[in-house]
Amino acid sequence: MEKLKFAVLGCGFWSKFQIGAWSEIDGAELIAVYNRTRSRAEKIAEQFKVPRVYDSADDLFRNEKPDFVDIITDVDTHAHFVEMAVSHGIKNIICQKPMAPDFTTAKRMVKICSDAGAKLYIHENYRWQAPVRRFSQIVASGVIGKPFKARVSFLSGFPVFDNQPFLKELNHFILTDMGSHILDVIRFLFGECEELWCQTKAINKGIKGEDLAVVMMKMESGMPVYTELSYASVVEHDSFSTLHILVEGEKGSVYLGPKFEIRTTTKDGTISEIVKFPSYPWADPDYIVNHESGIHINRNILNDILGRGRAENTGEDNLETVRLIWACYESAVSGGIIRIEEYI
Ligand code: 89Y
Repeated sequence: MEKLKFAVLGCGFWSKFQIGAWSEIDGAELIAVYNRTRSRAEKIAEQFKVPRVYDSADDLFRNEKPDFVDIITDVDTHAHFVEMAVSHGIKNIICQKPMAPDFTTAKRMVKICSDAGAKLYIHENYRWQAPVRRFSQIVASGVIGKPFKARVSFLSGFPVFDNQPFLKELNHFILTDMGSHILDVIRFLFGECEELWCQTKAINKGIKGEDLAVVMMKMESGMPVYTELSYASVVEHDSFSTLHILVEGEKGSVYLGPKFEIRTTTKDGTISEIVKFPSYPWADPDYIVNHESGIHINRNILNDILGRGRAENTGEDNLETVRLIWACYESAVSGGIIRIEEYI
């Protein structure tokens, strides 16, 4: 089978996991990497045997003409590189989450791609985590009946700033960084949100943005969903780097808890299963469930590019997650409830 040729822009901390995930998939060949600081690109190229290295993204596009590009640079530069890819005629563009540093820029990115007839995909991987997929299957099986309430928790004290120091500098931190994942998983599991209320706080010292957010949502189905996100938590069961989710239905409940265990309770009792998934030499053990999920989202996007299926994580779809993030910030500032259809 002929492979699609792709390029990666950005060779920072996250790139080795994303490229590692690509290396598990047939059908895509990494032909070039770009990084502003060339030595970082050279290091990644050596690790993954990538033939060509650039410190100018323009030169890369001009010389390589890839079938698609995977943008893994800092969030502030996403729009710039998406526009550049479009201007070079690239028709398939993948961009790391969060899509943009604000809602207006995200809307502009989606429009630029759609006007140019280019497909934009957002690498938003949490909904592809093995435990989240299994959880969703159990809920959809009907074993607990119709869900009427859910709680989604990410409570962590993981030293996230050690690997990604730039997160300390973000004026908007946990809702953009982890809210992208959690609000997207909530949409994946429970559909669209009708209204929400949010409170944020900064607990850790020496960071610019918030590291705690609690959000109360009313979904379009009428179902209440409560979510809590924290990087300031000292708790017995740290959620890093997945989520703990409890959903209650008319006939029972399902809980995705510590160590990837899913406990399904009905009037007949509780059944437990541990969700298993492979590990890979390129993945970081602290993030293993997260890194493994990159393979599934990449495959889903590749199939869409090849016309063999529909991608879940399109730019347009992800715009709805971005809308929720910024609706949360607005609520946190105003103290009010935000109706999503009015937040445009
Ligand atoms: O986005 C988050 C993730 O998926 O792992 C790294 C991260 O930025 C930490 O919060």
